[in-house]
Amino acid sequence: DSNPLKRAADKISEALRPAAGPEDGVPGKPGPESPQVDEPTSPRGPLPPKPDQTGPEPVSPTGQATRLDQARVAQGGDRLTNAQGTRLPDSDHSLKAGARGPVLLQDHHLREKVMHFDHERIPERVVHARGAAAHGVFRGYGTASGISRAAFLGKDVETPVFVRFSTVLGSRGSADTVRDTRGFATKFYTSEGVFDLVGNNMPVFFIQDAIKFPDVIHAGKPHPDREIPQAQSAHDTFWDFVTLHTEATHHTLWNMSDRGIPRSYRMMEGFGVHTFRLVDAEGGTTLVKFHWKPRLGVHSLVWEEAQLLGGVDPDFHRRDLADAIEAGAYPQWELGIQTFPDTPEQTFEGIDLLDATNLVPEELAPVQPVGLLTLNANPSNYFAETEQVAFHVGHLVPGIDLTDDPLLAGRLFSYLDTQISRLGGPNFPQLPINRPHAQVNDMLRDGMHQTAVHRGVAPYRPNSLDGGCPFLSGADEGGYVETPVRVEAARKVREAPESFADHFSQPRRFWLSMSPVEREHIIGAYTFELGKCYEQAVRERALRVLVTVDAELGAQVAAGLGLPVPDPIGDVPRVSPSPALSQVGGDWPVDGRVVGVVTDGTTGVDDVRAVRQAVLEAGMVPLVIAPTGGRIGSGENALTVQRTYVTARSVEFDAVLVAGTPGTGDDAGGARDAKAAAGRGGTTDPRVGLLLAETYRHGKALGGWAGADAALTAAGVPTDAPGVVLGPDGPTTLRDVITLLGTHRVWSRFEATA
Ligand code: HDE
Repeated sequence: DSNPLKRAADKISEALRPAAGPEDGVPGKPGPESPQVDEPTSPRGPLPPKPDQTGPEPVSPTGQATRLDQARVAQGGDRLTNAQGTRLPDSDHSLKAGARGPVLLQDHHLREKVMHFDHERIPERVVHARGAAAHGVFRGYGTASGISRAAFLGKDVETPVFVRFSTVLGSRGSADTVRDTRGFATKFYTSEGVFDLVGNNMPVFFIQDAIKFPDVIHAGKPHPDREIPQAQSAHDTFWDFVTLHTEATHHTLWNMSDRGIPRSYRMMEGFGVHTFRLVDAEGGTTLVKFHWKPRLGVHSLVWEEAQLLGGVDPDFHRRDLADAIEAGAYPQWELGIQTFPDTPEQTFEGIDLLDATNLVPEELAPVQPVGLLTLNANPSNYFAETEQVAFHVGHLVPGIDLTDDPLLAGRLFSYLDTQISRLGGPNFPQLPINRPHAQVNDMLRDGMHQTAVHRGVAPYRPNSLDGGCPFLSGADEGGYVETPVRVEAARKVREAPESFADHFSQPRRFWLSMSPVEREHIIGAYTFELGKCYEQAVRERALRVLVTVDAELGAQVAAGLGLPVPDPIGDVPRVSPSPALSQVGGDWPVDGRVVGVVTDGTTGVDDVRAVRQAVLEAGMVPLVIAPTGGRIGSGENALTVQRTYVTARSVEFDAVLVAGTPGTGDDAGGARDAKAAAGRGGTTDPRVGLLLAETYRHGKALGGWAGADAALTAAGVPTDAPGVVLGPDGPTTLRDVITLLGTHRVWSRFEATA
């Protein structure tokens, strides 16, 4: 390897590799053979790398170690030191005048340790504070090379990426599964500099002009007096704003649809939202909208699952992403573009391309795949990577240019500004996660947290003192040259164009494109959210908006709220549906789906083992649920229990298999509750009953064998219902359950129970 930094990094990792790790047990902790309970006082060999650091590293196209690798070895050795590298004999006791005496002011270690702790937090993002991220690789198909000169879109060009997913409204510690838009921000470390595609999982936005962004966010955030509710749009100020600004109707409808509660970050679409301009090698331009299409399809939770998860596992999406990557089920998306001729009007089939409340139906402009994104490594430090990553819509590379969308213009200011208060100064591009992999040679100097040691005396140009360096590059040498778009002479005005005035055709198209069950969910979501508002005027105004979108939608929500149906705001627009907007239908890969296997812990262990193996072979995650923890079965064939009746909850499974008659035997953990259940007329452990009933209610696949029908029946699950499979044994039953999982939910059952 010719790269000296990579060689140095390799040497250090080699030196850090343990001679021999403990066979069975926690890495770095004494193995079971060691009786020692005291803290080790001398090193037993360096800690082995954590599992998430041993996965495949994203590698730049030239094969060089990433900047992040170099930063990861900045701290090393096995001795505790202070920040200056001086070794320390004790980190648990302050320096005192006698063991019971006063702490001495001269304790410089205490002072440094506590000072640093006091400053560990930085301001959270003003929006999108709650997030999870992963490293990966983007491989261009070359299909866009005819319309964009961007090198990373070239055929088989591999570019390291870092992707951060997020919710919008909640604070850093809020729950993952709230009803909200999700951020989908991608940093491409291309050979021509960093390109950030800072998108969302919905193709439209609440407002058309960035000047309203502080307003819509103030309305969505918790009320300023009591700071509640957290991470929710179900409150008066949000609905007050979005009904007074009817341009928000379309995005609000997306939020109230199943898109607002994704099953997983791995199962969301992503959208650039704005119209961008691609530029080819000759300077020719094409308008485009960016789409990310998940290989696993677009899937959602149902509202009750989302609510339960908020308490049972507030980290559900974060955990799901990290677990899938660690298990090797690397999530993938295809990047696609819709293309439109770059005409002076910037409209397509009558749709204004500069209005970010509009989407262009895929039936009118198909999404053409241009590359593949694979996420293949988890961050090794949340703060250094996920928290400190700084995206900016102005991070562009040659071949990708902007349009005059007024929402985009405001973002170009906002993203730089916000990094300064969040990351403490203008040098945030030097943080390891933000550093370009392309060579940087700027004339930016000094400032807070400057880590570069610049050489030369002439950070200006032209100069005659540094040999004229740095030199400029035209388009033919990779320079970023703005498209010379003609700007018509006009008067300065604070106005929106006439074409921004239609706020209802697009929401109506979305509504008409939904399947019956998706419409039911939307009606349920509005009824819930408006039911949480206190102000009658807000609810009534929201109903007027809804009847304008669709009479049935308005009527159903009005009925749920117990309010009269108002008149629409104007004529209900005539539009045709776009079937591509519905998420119901299709057959999708089941990678990383979670299958719970409930057992009584004593009978049918061989079947449980076989089914567990079959789940793994299908690329899914099996979780064995038994009355108590520990292992079931005996000897070599014993199986580890991952969930007990106490810790299992239906919401973490995509399907549940019932091995035999769980909870009805005289097992240790279940017996007491089974008796209690028997006292109430049932025979199944109530916790198993709840698990099965919820799984059924949420439209998920259920399978069972060897007498499982008794447990299902006791849980109120009709064994002849759609999506309930009773088979002769585990593996056979699983085959049918996998088929059901391919469609995500058992929709027919769901409609019946909705
Ligand atoms: Fe953002 N947005 N935004 N936004 N946005 C931020 O930047 C802003 C908008 C999006 O994972 C902030 O670094 C304005 C649309 C994502 O780090 C801030 C406007 C879309 C993320 C900001 C918008 C987005 C942000 C806060 C109206 C989809 C998270 C922290 C013009 C296309 C990125 C930060 C991450 C973050 C401003 C509208 C997506 C304040 C002014 C439209 C995914 O700069």
